[in-house]
Amino acid sequence: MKKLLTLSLLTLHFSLFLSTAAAQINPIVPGYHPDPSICRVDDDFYLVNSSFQYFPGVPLYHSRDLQHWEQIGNVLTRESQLPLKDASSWLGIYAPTIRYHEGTFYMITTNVGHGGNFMVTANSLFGPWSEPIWLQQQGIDPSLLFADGKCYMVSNPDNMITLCEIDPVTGRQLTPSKGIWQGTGGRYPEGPHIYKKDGYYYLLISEGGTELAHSITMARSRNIYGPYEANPANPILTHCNMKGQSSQVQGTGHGDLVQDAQGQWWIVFLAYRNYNGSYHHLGRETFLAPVEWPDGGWPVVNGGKPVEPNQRPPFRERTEFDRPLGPEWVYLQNPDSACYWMHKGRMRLVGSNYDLKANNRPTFIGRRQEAPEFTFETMIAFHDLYDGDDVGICAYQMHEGYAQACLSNIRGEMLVRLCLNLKNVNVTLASRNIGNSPHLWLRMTSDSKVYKFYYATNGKDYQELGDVDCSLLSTETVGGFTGVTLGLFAFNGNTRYQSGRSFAEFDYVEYSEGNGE
Ligand code: 6LW
Repeated sequence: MKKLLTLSLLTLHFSLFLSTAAAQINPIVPGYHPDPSICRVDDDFYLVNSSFQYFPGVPLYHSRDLQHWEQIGNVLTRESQLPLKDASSWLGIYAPTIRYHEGTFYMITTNVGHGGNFMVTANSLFGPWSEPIWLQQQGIDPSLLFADGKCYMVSNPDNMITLCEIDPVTGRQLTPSKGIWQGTGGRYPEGPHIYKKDGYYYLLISEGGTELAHSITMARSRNIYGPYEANPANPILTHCNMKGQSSQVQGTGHGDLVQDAQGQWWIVFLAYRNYNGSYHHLGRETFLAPVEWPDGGWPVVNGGKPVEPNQRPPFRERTEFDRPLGPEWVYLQNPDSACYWMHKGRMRLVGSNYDLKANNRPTFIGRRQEAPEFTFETMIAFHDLYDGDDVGICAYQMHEGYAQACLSNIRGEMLVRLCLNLKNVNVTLASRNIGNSPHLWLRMTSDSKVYKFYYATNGKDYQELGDVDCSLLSTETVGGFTGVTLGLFAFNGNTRYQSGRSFAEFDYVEYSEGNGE
């Protein structure tokens, strides 16, 4: 992958930011990056997110200033760590927690549908990460606290934040599970983390569900097993109030606290940005806010003010398929390696017998849409397609909601088509015959309101194929826990043939954010 312009993302001055205790870019990790968890080791911060049905899983980011983040990998990179058969946007990997203790990194999470809670460990963030260490205590959103010479685990079985001690090497549960707090009455008490500070154990949780009523509350106790007293000023973060009601940023919740080397506290949390009214299609994103946390007192997030968005600067990156894919590229479920073939600067995608709506490990590689305004472009350099086959690009929210612009062989005619698939509505919005043109350029753009799809047969005279309203691919319309990814796909649609018969070679992908920069 060649980065043409990473702009100021990597070049801004770090020290300035840390001394001003304000978030200058928000979201800090845009696009579908929910349930953030963070830890610091000396001057380095590491952050992980949920990944649901995508493989590899649990994207891992690094920063030195909390503001500019670079993806340095994914934690779960082997099928043995991350079985995803039949996983949808509602299943797979939920909220991970990352912690560092005495030379070892721990990532603990839940694979919903494939075994529940587990952790993996590594001596280096670059891996290798261990095989899963399975855990007995149920519930989602497990977290770890290393304190008092012990390893505590919290999660939320039966809507109760529940604590036990575990052996951090074997995962064996050492004490009975004990319910310690249920929150302040909001639904879905979840996302717990415990911090030890000033002689207290502070328990941070989310309540209200991950939509509009999402909020972060706190309780504390001098004994880790309780009883816990609730913060009288709860919630410490929500936009579900009058102060937050007119913000574009909604659904604030699911956070994790970290202290920088200068002693300033911060919180990373998820929220989404609304577009076109009350719709969001970019998924739940990772935001940052400063926290004042006086000795012996309760933390106050962002001075009690709502958190406002500030999009990162435009940039452009180009993938030439002449080296291993960067960590931003993901597959749907566990990929069939026979369907992906990088050769001489091209990515050959071999059609699977399952289209994107079948949710059965389709041939697909994609990357998150991380800005409302973007351009995504590719060129199909060579193809071998038969009646019923489709290859092309897609804006994919989940298997029940995506749009695709594709080259299709329909009874021997080569067509470029725009198709929209929403639950049980599957429509072709446009169809043009491209004759026997050997090459096809496909492009999609968005201005935050609509996705527009274009094609060209000579690389320059792009013609518009059609558009799709962004709200149709929003979480409100189609559901799921993820956000839109932008991808390449190949489908072998002729049921008389096995997958492996048809293919297309993609020459490059160019992705840029901002107004067509
Ligand atoms: C996650 C839970 C949540 O496990 O949504 O918003 C669930 N918070 O804590 C899936 O992301």
